Amino acid sequence: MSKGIKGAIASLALLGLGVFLGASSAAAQVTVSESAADTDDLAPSPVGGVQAEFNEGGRSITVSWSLSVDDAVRQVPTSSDFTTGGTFKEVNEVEQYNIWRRLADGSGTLAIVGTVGAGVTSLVDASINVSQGSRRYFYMVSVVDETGNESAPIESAEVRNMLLLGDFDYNGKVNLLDYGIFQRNFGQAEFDPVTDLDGNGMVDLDDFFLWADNLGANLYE
Ligand SMILES: [Ca+2]
Ligand SMILES: [Ca+2]
Ligand SMILES: [Ca+2]
Repeated sequence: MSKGIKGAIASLALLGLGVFLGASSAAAQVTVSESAADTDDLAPSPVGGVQAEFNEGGRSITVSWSLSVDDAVRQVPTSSDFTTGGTFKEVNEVEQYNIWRRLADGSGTLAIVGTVGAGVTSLVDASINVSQGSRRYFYMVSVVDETGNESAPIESAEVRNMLLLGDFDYNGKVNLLDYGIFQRNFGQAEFDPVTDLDGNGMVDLDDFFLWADNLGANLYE
């Protein structure tokens, strides 16, 4: 499925390029026809910002965003005959929001985890695979119109969840790989905040003892 999506994105990108090249080279000799002018090939404006955070227990992630500025119902005339007062229909440039997810470590594929309609500003992703190990994700939200034109995706900050104290690489196990990360941060003025296990603003022996207490813990056993 994700392969198909990637293919679709690639095709859309190529289509966009084709339209661009066509416009620059053929603009002089080609007159835009009525039907072409009526075709909606403009993507909606992207969302304003995307947030993502783990929910209690680490089994789902809530993704939220601010609406595209194009997400609004407008009245448009159904005909060009205004003499009778005309009839109108309600349209919204935004048809849906696509919510994408990828693993922060670069493994796996970019995939749509959900789709919601216009006016909706959040989605709970309960499809994360907790046995997968990695606990770090990025989410992206794109905006799609009725014709299928898709906006640029807007990405969240990395979302992390440390289900095990001391599991600094988020792989669900506390082992020597985590110690390596701890060691690089030990006593440093600038350190990865996750390694300051007691949250006192420095990475020192107290943090080491907390870490050592959890050595060998495994989320999946
Ligand atoms: Ca459009
Ligand atoms: Ca680990
Ligand atoms: Ca500390």
